[in-house]
Amino acid sequence: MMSDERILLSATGWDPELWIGELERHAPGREIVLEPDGATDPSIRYAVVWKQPEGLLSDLPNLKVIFSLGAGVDHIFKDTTLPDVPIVRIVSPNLTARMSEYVVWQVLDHHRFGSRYRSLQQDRVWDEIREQASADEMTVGIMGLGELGRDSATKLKALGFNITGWSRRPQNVDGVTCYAGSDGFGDFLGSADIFVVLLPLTDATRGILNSETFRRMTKRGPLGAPVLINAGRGGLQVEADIIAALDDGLLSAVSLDVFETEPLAKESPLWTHPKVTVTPHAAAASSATKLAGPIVEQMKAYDRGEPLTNLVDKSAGY
Ligand code: NDP
Ligand code: OXD
Repeated sequence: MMSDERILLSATGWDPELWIGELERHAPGREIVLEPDGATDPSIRYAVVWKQPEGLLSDLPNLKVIFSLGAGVDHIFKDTTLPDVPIVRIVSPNLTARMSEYVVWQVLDHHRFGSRYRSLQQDRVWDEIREQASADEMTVGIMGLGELGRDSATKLKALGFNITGWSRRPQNVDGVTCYAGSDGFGDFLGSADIFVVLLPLTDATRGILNSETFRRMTKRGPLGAPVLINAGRGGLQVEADIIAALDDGLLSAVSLDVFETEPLAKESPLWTHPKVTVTPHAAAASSATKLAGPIVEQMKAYDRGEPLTNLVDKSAGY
């Protein structure tokens, strides 16, 4: 390993000192350079980024690989001046497990009328809902059967839920009724009571959670109207359409972890809507202590001539 090699870090919205400390701990011979420093530094071969400023990576003469600090990479592709080098994203059992916790938490909260009981408690009202469907009477439809979607499917299946899923290409997931592509979208939307969205934000998925989609979702089921849970990206959803769908009864409730604009504006009606649960992009944050190590291991493996893993398909955008 060359001791004068540097790693460029851009960690917008994170505590950069935490990431610097963890990267240094795992890569003791390499200096970590925090942007805006280092933008033309020939000793930088690797960049670790979250929402890097436009142009940050374009003038690094020896940049070999870009590492996303998260599982999603839409934040990287916003930069129109990206150099043509491989992009590696986070795939980690730690992150996956925490996302599945969020998904199971939200699915169970809707399934078990959590919001209604919290509101009854506020008013000191003892009012049991007698008709509680069991999990095997419910179907959860997972939009995005990737690393995260498949794990959520397995864990929800273990609780007894019926599971359907939708992906770009046909997939085969044990115990899941799978649909794919635009041909399978209509049948998928008709298949479930609770929709969990774990899609990446790409040109093909932007705005997919809109009025037309909500109209095509099934209206049957124990909850009366479908529930939407989006932990993918805010750009997938049209927030005005979500509010209209809640008010018109097309959706019965939503849980949103991601938003068109983050942080969510104080004046957004989503904060106070009685059928909306808001979390601040907190479903599965990238943990520096858990993820810096695997990122540096990939750098070391690449230096040894081994292939990169968890590569992004640039033509698909995820
Ligand atoms: P993957 O790349 O492993 O999976 C993506 C899935 O989406 C795949 O099944 C893929 O289909 C499907 N997909 C992509 N494009 C389309 C399309 N046009 N139509 C139908 N299906 C499509 O990603 P992950 O599971 O690791 O992560 C998913 C997303 O979750 C991330 O991109 C990120 O935005 C978000 N995320 C959010 C977090 C949070 O805290 N809220 C934390 C981490 C991630 P196919 O199987 O055919 O490739
Ligand atoms: C991610 C995220 O993409 O935290 O990892 O949103």
